[in-house]
Amino acid sequence: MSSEPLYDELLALAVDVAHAAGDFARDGRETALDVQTKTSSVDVVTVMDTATETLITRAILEARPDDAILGEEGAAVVGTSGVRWVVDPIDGTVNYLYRIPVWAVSIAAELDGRVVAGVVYNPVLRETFTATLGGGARCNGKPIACSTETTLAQTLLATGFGYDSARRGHQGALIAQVLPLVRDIRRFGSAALDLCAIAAGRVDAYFERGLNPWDMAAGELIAREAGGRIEGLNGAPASSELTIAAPIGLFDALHDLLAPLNPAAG
Ligand code: LIP
Repeated sequence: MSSEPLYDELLALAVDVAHAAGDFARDGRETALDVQTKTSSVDVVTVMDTATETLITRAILEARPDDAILGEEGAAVVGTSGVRWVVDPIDGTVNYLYRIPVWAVSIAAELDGRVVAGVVYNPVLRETFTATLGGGARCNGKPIACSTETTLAQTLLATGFGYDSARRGHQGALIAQVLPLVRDIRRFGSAALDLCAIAAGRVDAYFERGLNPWDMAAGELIAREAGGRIEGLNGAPASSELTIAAPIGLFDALHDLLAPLNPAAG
């Protein structure tokens, strides 16, 4: 538990809603899968993404009618309470489409612009990652921590690729230069779960260009509370330009490897 009762209260609501939404999306996968495209022909949204976001929005507003909501599939509710929810109903939609069990519901609660509670729920593996600001990170209620790796050559590095073809070309060329210098690369397909993988020490580090607030809001808090350092280039906050996440003792080495490779281009 964190020292702030409000953070715990927001987390409890986030977890309840994430569980209901994730179970709904998992159980509805086989019956309702109308697929449409968004920013490119490979950036998909299913009818379940939108239905799940609607479920989340309704449940949050029922419990806290004065809060604001920002959602991947278009939710944009203005509030007056100082709390804003940042929601990705299905992070890893391509995995969801292909029945790869690596997708999650991600819900973060911001208080006056700062994320104070977050949950990432994988309904297929039944894993619930949670954190509150200052309260530590957990998976299914048990405390988790980032790896203690400090050496790039031993680093298992996760990353992700954008939906735009030109950007992917640049990302592919960059990764070709990084791969010989690390233990290996993983591309799981859900940024929220990548950040939770850092938090649980399942990978040592992660970087990606092009993340949206809903991809990273909850996972960033979870990874930070597990002992990670999450930033962009040269001390900038993590953003859609670039997100680098690594244990504190590994961050600088990874940052300095990536920086000259122009990771925020393309
Ligand atoms: C996706 C991510 C994925 C990333 C994609 C995209 P979606 O989110 O989580 O790992 O590489 O660029 O942002 O579209 O499945 O919610």
